[in-house]
Amino acid sequence: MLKATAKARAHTNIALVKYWGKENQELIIPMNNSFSLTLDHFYTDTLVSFDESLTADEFILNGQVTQDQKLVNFMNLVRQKANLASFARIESVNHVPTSAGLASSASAYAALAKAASVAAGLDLTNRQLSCLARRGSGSACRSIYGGFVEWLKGQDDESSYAIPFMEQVDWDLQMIAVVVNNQAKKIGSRHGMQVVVETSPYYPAWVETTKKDIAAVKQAIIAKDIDQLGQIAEENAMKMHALNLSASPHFSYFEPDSLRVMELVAKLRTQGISCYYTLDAGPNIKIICLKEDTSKITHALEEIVSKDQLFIASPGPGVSLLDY
Ligand code: 2P0
Repeated sequence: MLKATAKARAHTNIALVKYWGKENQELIIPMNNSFSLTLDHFYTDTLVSFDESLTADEFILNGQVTQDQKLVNFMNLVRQKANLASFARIESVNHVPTSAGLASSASAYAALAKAASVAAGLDLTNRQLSCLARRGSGSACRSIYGGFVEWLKGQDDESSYAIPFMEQVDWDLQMIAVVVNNQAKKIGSRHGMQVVVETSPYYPAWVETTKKDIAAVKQAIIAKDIDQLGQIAEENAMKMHALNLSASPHFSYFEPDSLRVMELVAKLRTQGISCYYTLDAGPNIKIICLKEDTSKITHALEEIVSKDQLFIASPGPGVSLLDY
């Protein structure tokens, strides 16, 4: 009886130049390259066991039995690649604090891609693994690698994958996640980005400027220039959110506290502290800064939010196999 098991860990990543729109929705081929930083502290551990005695896949997420069609579709893809018929038991634990308001689909599908492919007997290269993770959730393809990572958009299933830009980050950068609302987002990113692609008159300008932004971010990293890095990341995030405001129907992820935190970050900059914000498909703010400034910034933030709404992370590693 086949019983092949593997366990893997993958960390979340935050995009400094965002992925916001698909060229191919089924294969999850994006419209533009994107660029991210993988974080420590926030990760997903996933154990996959193929078992011929099962009559369907079983998913246990954070100790709860769960039904999820996206996960079933993903496991079907793994079975097809491995020429395997048996179902699997998948036990996944998110070490992304549930109250942190950080996306967990990137770490979830990166960990699942690694654990499921190894358990199925597939011996994938990191590039193939990145392609596989992408099919679960686009941003997951970047979590295969640690540190700074670029997702090359490509044009088909084999050519759209992430590559490491700098896996070992020898720079004391930190990211402060400020949770202003930990409820599920009103407009899921999959739907939101598609509305934008189809209706925003500014979309071609977005695609064009991401190329320039990625080149500038790379230069800033090599020069260890926090102000250039932060400014590009902040402006790129604002361009993404401007697309949402220009879509039909228009929408926004900003909440009053998001704007308050953004204003505070801008004020801290006038006081000589290098800090910059980015927002994803939700109201929570991630602040990029140097470690030496983190405590000054969190202290100032406590005027608006409480300590338990703040989560601090540093650059983190890529996907890895764990003992089980
Ligand atoms: C990113 N986001 O680059 C962007 C910025 C959110 C805002 O990738 O449809 O969950 O599964 O490919 O990866 C979130 O979208 O979307 C995301 P799918 P995903 O991080």
